[in-house]
Amino acid sequence: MTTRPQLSEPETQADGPLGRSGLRQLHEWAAAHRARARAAEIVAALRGEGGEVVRNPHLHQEWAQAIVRAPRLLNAVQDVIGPDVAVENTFLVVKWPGRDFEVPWHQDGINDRLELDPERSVAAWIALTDTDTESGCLHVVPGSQRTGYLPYEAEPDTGAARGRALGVRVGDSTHGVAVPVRAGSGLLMDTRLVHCSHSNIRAGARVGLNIRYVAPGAVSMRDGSSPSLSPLSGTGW
Ligand SMILES: O=C(O)CCC(=O)C(=O)O
Repeated sequence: MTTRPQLSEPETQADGPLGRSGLRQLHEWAAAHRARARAAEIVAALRGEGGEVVRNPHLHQEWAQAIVRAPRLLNAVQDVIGPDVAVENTFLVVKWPGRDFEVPWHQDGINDRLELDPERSVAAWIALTDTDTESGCLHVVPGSQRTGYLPYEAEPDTGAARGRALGVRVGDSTHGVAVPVRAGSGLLMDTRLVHCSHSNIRAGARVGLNIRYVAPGAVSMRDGSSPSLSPLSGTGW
């Protein structure tokens, strides 16, 4: 069971670049049949090992490089954070049918390594398969970005590489809103928006790609180092 968030913290921060909800639908960054075909290839490649997570596929896989640059996606991102855009991180999640894989409540813009300026960054969640409540679509808490970044739990070094335990400690009474997304579409989220996903109980694999896009100066590394970024547009790098 995933803990339900109770955002008792006062809303002290501005709406942010995506407005009051902290969320924007992104329609058809690719045709649905193309996204499903790509998902089928990814699933075929990962099926043998049963892999659930691929970290930073944009660094070494052509399909991910193409997705992060997809014109409709990039235009939507530029509309939010301006013309100079780089990728800070990508994270592919495959939810195999019937396998327990809950991604706990978390915010994308903060972790042990870094903190993202929510005015200069945006998270995209990209559906490569159709996702609904049964297949493990995202659940979000609209407006939760206004509480700012919350205390979070460090990701344990289990070796399982599932990217779990990104969880904020948010209590247990408020239910998030399920956001079904068709293959080839997606969501843009404020990097402070609280979200999670449940296990997939449908017959087919659910495939989604999380992308953190940043504008110049958005990333503060905890150790003071320079962030490792993949610039896509603009000259501010
Ligand atoms: O794909 C999922 O189910 C959740 C991914 C996610 O929330 C993330 O990578 O931040």
